[in-house]
Amino acid sequence: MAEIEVGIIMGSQSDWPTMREAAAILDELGVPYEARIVSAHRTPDRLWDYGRTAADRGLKVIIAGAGGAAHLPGMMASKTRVPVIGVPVQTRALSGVDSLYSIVQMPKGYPVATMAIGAAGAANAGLMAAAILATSDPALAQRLDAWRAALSASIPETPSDD
Ligand code: RP5
Repeated sequence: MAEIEVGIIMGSQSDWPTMREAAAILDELGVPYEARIVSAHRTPDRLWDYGRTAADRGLKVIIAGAGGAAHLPGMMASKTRVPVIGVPVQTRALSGVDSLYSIVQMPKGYPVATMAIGAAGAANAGLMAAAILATSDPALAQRLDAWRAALSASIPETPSDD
C-alpha cells in the first residue's frame, strides 16, 4: 500500500463537511491521506503528539481546517516543520472571517499557507497538497496536469441563458 504523505486534520466533526472537499480532490488524484479530528482547545495533547510525530511518520503536507478561534493550523505549524496548509472553516456568527484572521496572521517564523474560506479553500488545499507532492512525483504531476486541463476544457467560452 502507498505510504500516507498527507494528513487532513480538523478541529471538530462539524468541520468534516468542509474538509471532505480536500479529501475528495485527493481521492480524484489518487493521493492517499489520513483524516483526523485534532482540536487545539479540546484535545491539545492529541495536537502535540500529532505534530511531534508527523515528520517521522512520513507526512509531507498537513492540511489543517478549523473555525472560529482557529488555532489548530498555527499551533501545528509551531510543532512540526511539515508544511501546513490552513483552511478557514465558515462559521455562522462571523461567516469565517474570524477563522481566516485566526489562521492567516502568523508571526514571522511559523508560516501557514492559508486558503480561502470554506469549501473552495478546502478543495484548493487538496490541490495545493498534490502540487507540493507532484514536485517529486512525476506520475502525480501528470495526473494533476490532466485534472487542470479537464477543468479548463469544461469552461464554456460563451455564457448561456439556460
Ligand atoms: C473549532 O470550533 C472547530 O474547528 C469548529 O470549526 C468550531 C466549532 O466546533 P463545534 O462546536 O461544532 O464542535 O474548534
